[in-house]
Amino acid sequence: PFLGNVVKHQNFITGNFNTSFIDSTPELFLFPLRKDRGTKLLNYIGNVTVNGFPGIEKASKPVFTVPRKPKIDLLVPPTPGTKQILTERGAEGLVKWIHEQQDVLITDTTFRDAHQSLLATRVRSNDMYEIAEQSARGMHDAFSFEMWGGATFDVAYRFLRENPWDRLIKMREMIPNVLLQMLVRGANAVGYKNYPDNVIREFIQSSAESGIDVFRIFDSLNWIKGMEVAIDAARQSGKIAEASICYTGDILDDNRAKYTVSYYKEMAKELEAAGAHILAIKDMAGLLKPEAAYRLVSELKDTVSLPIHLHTHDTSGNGIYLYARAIDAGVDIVDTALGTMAGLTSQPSANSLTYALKGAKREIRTNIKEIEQLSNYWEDVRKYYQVFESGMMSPHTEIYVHEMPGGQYSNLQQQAKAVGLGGRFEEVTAMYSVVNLMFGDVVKVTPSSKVVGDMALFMVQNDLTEETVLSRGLTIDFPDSVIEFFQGYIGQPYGGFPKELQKVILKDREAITVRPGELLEPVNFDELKEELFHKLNRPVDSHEVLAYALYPKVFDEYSVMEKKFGDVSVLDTPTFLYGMRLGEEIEVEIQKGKTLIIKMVSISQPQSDGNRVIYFELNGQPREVIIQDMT
Ligand code: 3PY
Ligand code: ZN
Repeated sequence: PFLGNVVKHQNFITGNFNTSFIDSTPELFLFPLRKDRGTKLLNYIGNVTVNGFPGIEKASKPVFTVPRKPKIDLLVPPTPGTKQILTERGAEGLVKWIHEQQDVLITDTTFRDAHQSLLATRVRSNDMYEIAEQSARGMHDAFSFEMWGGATFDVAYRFLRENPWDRLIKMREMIPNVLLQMLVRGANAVGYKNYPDNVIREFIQSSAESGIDVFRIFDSLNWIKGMEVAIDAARQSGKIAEASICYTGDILDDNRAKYTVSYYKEMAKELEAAGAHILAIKDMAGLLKPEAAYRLVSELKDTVSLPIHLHTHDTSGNGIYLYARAIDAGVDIVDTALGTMAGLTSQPSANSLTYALKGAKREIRTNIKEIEQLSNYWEDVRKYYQVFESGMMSPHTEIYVHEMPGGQYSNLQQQAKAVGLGGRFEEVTAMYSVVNLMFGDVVKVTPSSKVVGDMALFMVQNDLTEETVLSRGLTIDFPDSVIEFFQGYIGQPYGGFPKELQKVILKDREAITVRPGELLEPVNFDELKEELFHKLNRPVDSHEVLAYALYPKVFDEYSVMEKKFGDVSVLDTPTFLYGMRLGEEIEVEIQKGKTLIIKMVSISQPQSDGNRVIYFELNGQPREVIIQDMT
């Protein structure tokens, strides 16, 4: 936004103005408010110290060790990598280059799926910035860093109170040599519902301009129509469209006849025809067994001429073995996480896989010494987030039965607790597979997985069975997400909806069979910008308008917090989650070269109105803030 002098405005300089100038450029008359960033941060710290962090039990601040960092000279520029190949040779050139590689390439998911699956997506940008430049050097030979999309967008605004666009832009600056990759839920973008086509296009274009190179695009029902707009938008932006097959069922099990090798081969051909540069096999729950991986990759290699990029979750404990078999079959790229952020519901470990394939015909392209050091950093940082760990302690082979995606398990556990079913979680997971079959054996990944989870919870909570749903369903109000699913609002499942159940759930509501994006009115971004400008009473940028279009309520709440506390992403994570100890001193770099030194001196007892006074020193000067004690 233009925040300068009127006489410097482009319209003024070119003489292109009239009396409507004042109306059309309100931002010129809104002078930046004097911001006292220090006071706002003290308010935040005071508030968390007294009242705790929302959603986690209040606790005194643990003492953490300073995370170990690799000894890498940051003055030496990072070795050029895949980013330079894309820039110099374009998308087709990059694809050709992938085909020419003998080694196996990796995508490191530590910055996205690993913490989405292990730590409820809570890893903050600050902890990423601390290791980004070292990662660019230590993993210069990676195919990509998956570092955006999926749940990170929503969670950044909703729980971390930070701007996900800033994360992308800064990580791009710090990682200039390796491709940055994101996960896009097709027509659901980074949300849980279908958006109008122009929102999808604008979002992808904007993400590309802000630093994303590889768009992994999937549809939660494997419905190609739900992916076409996103694939086209990624291609239009000059970046890589990586289209995904979501793997479900078991191709080795003759009793699961719906999702066969031929089904996946057909889908791969359609994705190639739709313009994919790379084909991803997205095994979001970790259901792909090693021999199935060998067979699937071999047959897909014979079917399409695209490089194949395999994604799995290590929940069953079979991840390394399945990658080894996929590598035998010629897979080009696999998704791994750094060792200390790997395993269980996360991706298999890059470190383990590197060792496992030493001396094999195709080795993993990594520098083991450097990834071990990068892993050490994450081992220390992971401790900050201990409260968000799922509690899963060992591999779970039940995944092959309930088929729940890596990121859903702990989430559904929380949802179950919230409705008083914490003690009946096993019934919920068993019901999850019953619901899957009732729905016709559907692909389960965000958001279709959420619909199955919502129905499973609802049935356990109301003591319903498949039979009673059908016999008494016309008198039952089902959850909104389930109704919308059966209306076709997140797309069409392969094989269609089970008709009898659909009738019971929808009653007299209509269902659609076309793409929801064809029916949704395009969003008018100018109007939305105007609305947001009036709401926030300050200039807004296009990233904020997009965030508002995707998540209006979440963005509203974020804006209120941002106004009150300023940019809290600059705080270190222990302080962000726990506040400060009496007598503790911290340093906060609020912008490059501008550091605040904050010391917490004392906290008063609550006064008659429930307020406490907290005395700080800010750069040596005494400061006090008043915090309402809500505990
Ligand atoms: C997401 O959509 O966030 C996923 O990670 C799906 O697997
Ligand atoms: Zn995943």
